[in-house]
Amino acid sequence: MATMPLQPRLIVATRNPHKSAEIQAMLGYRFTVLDATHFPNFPEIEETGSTFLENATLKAEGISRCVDGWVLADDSGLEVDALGGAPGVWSSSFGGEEGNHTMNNARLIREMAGKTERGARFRCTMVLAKDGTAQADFCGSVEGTLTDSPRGTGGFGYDPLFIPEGYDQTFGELAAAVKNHLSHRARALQQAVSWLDANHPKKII
Ligand code: ITT
Repeated sequence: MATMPLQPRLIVATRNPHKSAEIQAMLGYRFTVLDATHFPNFPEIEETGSTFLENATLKAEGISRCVDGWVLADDSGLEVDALGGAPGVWSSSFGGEEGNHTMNNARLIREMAGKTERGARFRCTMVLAKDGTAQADFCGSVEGTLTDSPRGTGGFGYDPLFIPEGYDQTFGELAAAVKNHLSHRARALQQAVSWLDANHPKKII
């Protein structure tokens, strides 16, 4: 009887289960994704950087000091034109409480009330690290506009308020497969996987 080859594992330095679920869905059978929730001993990494790259590097290097193999970190957020690029790297605590998406969305709706300039983009920076050292970084972004009230229950975070360019539904309304095809995270991840394939074929485990 034929046996399935063992999938290489990719450790993703995130405690946000939505991010790791999206990354696993995008990678399909290529890799088994293990996020920080699988490793209770992983340290909490303080995100003290002021850019996506600095924070992704802190997370990737910090976790890769504690585990064998490649570690991928994702730092991401929403940049709003009418707010001068805010919340940006502070997206996850914009509403006053780290990781509280309801409060984040409520503050965004408040700050955007009455504004006609609605342009925004999601950005994602990914860093691949091994043995405590960052080896490569990749950026992805997706342009769009903001609605004035939430629409849809899909995705996470600001997704119910964000309509990607070329569509008339929010990421909260569109199928997950659509988001995973064109998102900031998808665009960064495609580059990260190509880099691993080109530079470290068959040495991922
Ligand atoms: P980790 O640091 O553990 O990875 P986190 O959620 O705190 O988890 P970030 O510091 O990168 O991650 O902050 C990302 C925030 O940006 C996230 O909490 C959302 O508010 C927002 N965000 C990022 N990607 C998003 C997406 O695909 N859809 C909606 N909101 C997103």
